[in-house]
Amino acid sequence: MSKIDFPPLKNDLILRVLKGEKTERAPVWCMRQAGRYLPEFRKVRAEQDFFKVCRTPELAAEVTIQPIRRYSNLLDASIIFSDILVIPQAMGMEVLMIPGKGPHFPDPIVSPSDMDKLADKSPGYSADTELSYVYDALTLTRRLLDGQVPLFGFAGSPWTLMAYMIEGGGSKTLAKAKSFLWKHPEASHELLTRITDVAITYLKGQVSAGAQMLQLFDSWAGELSPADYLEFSYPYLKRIADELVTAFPETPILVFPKGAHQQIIEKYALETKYTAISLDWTIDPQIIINNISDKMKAIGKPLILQGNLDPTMLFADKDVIDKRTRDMCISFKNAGHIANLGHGMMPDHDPEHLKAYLEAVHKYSKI
Ligand code: 1CP
Repeated sequence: MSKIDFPPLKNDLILRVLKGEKTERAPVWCMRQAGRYLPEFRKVRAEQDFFKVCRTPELAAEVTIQPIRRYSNLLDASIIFSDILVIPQAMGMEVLMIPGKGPHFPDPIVSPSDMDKLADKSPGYSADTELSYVYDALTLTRRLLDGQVPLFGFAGSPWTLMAYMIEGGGSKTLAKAKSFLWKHPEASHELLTRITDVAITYLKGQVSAGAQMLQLFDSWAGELSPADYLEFSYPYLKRIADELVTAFPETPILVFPKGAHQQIIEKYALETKYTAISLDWTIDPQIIINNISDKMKAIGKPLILQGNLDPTMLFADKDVIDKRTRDMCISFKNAGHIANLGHGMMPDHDPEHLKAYLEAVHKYSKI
């Protein structure tokens, strides 16, 4: 936990679920809840570059709090406004956010020798110094939130970040990143280890700065076969949880392995220190719950799952959203449940439809 003095917390619902407690209803928040679907966010972005917002604590705090303001009493958590790509930046890579296109690396990693250009092995390198602007944003946001809801810090998984560093941006197939794994397995493990080292320092720094929970985004988990996932992603994410829980045993840590096979999700629950697993919409929670509840009881760890409404469901009419949210709440029966979407909000979502989803969670998740 952070040693800084912060205002007392008024809504600890999500933290109680993460401790394995039964609660009056499921807490709810949404990945990418700060973003372009909100007119107030577009207004800030019209005047400021994406990474300028990330690097200016007042602006990052403002956009983090925007959804909390709009959906007051409906959201149970906030997530600091930043991006997973701040780690590659902190390792010395240039990353631009191209409007309408997304992230772009002008000088991606093409061959193992390009790893020599990364900054993390240079004398005097400090990930904490490179990323101190995120720590400042967290501390300011936590103060300005005034205890309304707890605040998430986050990072990308080593595998997902490596994929961006090699692809140079978004990709449909990850052909370059995966070819690198097959051609250069040793260099791949070295790169994954180096990203993991920076991520661990960064996540610890976020907790010290005021983050009350952490989430690891493994957005490209589903691009690897189960066997390759167990070689190139899982061990690094497992080590991150081991080290964070050792340093901060009170701080819950969640993992979102998007598209991961059922056996991987179960392994995270049974064999790692992750407090909760976030599911995308392709997973039926009841299958996981039926399969591992007893095993979880035997090891004395509560089964806590997050998710998982298909984000495109928010394009449906409000009565359909209501019904599908009810079905979703029921599908998490017999596990600890944090309601969320199965992936992030999209720029063309209607804020009123998100409201319908949040209200439906409040209505249907009462135990
Ligand atoms: O101009 C803009 O405003 C760009 C849109 C945007 C936003 C709002 C990007 C570009 N990043 C973000 C913020 C962001 N990104 C948050 C902030 C807080 C919140 O959730 O409210 C978080 C947690 C992320 C994490 C992130 N960035 C992920 C992991 C989650 C996921 O969606 O899978 C990934 C993969 C990224 C990379 C990224 N950043 C932005 C875009 C468009 C992308 C995806 C590009 C692609 O691969 O297609």
